[in-house]
Formats: sequence, structure tokens, C-alpha cells
Amino acid sequence: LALETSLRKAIFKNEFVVYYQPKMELANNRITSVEALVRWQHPTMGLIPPSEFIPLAEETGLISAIGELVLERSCRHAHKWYKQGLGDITVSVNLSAHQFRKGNVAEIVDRVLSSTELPPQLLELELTESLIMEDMEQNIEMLQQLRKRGIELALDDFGTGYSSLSYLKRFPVDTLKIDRSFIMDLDKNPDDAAITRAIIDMAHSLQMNVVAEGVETEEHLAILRSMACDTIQGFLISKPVPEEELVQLLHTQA
Ligand code: G
Ligand code: G
Ligand code: MN
Ligand code: NA
Repeated sequence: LALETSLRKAIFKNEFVVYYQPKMELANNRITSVEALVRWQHPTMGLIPPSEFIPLAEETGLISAIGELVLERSCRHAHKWYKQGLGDITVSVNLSAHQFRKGNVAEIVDRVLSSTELPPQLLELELTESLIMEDMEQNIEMLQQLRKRGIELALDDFGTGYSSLSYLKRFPVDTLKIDRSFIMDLDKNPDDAAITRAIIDMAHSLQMNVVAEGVETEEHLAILRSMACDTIQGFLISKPVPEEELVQLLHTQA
């Protein structure tokens, strides 16, 4: 309960900061998108990682308020990068099931896009299979509404859920993000390599892009290139960094 109280205060005082982890497109070796990852800048405890407060935020519903702050901040930053001529950098924001259950995601996104003036094409939303499956018909409808605006949609942690592949073709998503657990031992475990290859081929036949998460080594990268993976994200490129550091990184490739 103490944590919940301080989490409420943190929302009120806006103690959250957004870090960005670059993703690199393999066709041109350029950073063309970044994932927004929230941290809590606690006045006495320092920087708290999402693993320590997102679960409680989900449980208590506070994630909706935090998610809105993250969306707003991320779109504001992305608009700044766009205006600064740093390239068309897409910002990817994680959405939680609770935000979806409230049923007003589209209105919130519209308000944030219009107040930040970010072109919708430069916003991507990351969702999970389990989120969509919670209320499939209604959520697919909502995703189609979002997509009509030009917003990109990505399926996060792909391969860890248990929805059937027959559902996948009904999900209106542009991108699959292969979960880190398949990439970790890609160079040592033939099963992981086979699964990764199968996901990439399947995504491409469904006209979807593929992002591999948790890419840490040159060996991982070489294998993913040979499998025609589109984009990679992971410590090999960069860990999540503060906005100022991301801007420096983008300047070096401008
Ligand atoms: O940055 P880190 O690897 O510690 O992030 C851990 C997890 O926390 C991420 O995989 C992501 O699912 C979750 N997370 C980070 N930021 C957000 C956010 O803004 N909203 C939601 N819903 N989840 C987030
Ligand atoms: O949304 P998602 O749950 O996928 O968030 C990605 C999380 O994974 C981030 O919190 C980030 O810190 C972490 N991460 C990103 N790249 C790597 C990596 O290469 N290796 C490991 N072990 N963790 C990573
Ligand atoms: Mn994510
Ligand atoms: Na993920």
C-alpha cells in the first residue's frame, strides 16, 4: 500500500522519465525507430526500473495515467526530432491491457497527436497478443480505428503468448517483435533458430515486418541478416538511453 500511495504521488508530481531504445533497420543500417521505456525518477530512491512498478500500476489501474504521460512525452519528443531534421524517427509506445479496457485509447491518441502535432505515421503502438485476445472482436475494431489514422501497430513479445496462428492473420498489425527469449541463444540453440526463421518467414508472407528484440552480439546480427529479419533492437545497438543521449546518437548518423 505504501508503494501504491507513492505511485499516486509520482503521477501527480510527474516523476516519470522516458528512456528510448533505438532499433536499427538492417536494409540501411540506420536507426529509424525507438522504443519508449518509462522509468520512475524517485526523489530519494533514484531511478526505478519499470519491472518494479509496472506490475502494481497494472493491478491498480494507475498504468492508464502513467501510460498517458508516457505517450504525451514520447510524441512531444518525436515531434522535436522531426522538426530538428533528425530523420523520420518513429516512436513506439507500449500499451497495457488496462488502457484498452477503458475503451478510450483512440480519443487519447487523437488528443495527444493533435496537441503535439506529431504526424500519426511517426507513432507506433506496441501491444501483446493477450491484450488483443481479452476482448478480440472489440479490440480488433479499436485497432482498425487506430490504423485508419496512419498509426503503426506492433505485436510485442511475439511467440510467448498462446493465441493460435489462425488469429494472427486477423490482427491488424504491421510488425511482429520476436521475443528476446528466442534471440538470446540464437547462435547455440538450433530450435530457437528454427523458430526465429519460421516467425520471420510467416510474418513476411503476411506482409508484416519483423523486429528481433534482445540482440546482444554480432553473431546474433549475422544470423538475423541471413534470415532476412527487417529490424533489430538490443544492447548491440544501444541500451535504453535518456532523450539527450538519443539525440546525440541520431546526430552521428544524420
Ligand atoms: O526498460 P525495461 O527493459 O526495464 O522495461 C521492462 C518492461 O516494462 C518492458 O518490456 C515493457 O513491457 C514495460 N514497460 C516499459 N515502459 C512501459 C510503458 O510506458 N508502458 C507499459 N505499459 N509498459 C512499459
Ligand atoms: O517492451 P519490452 O518488454 O520488450 O521491453 C524491452 C526491455 O528489454 C527493456 O526494458 C530493455 O531494457 C530490455 N532489453 C533491451 N535490449 C536488451 C538486450 O539486448 N538484452 C537484454 N537482456 N535486455 C534487453
Ligand atoms: Mn515493448
Ligand atoms: Na517485448
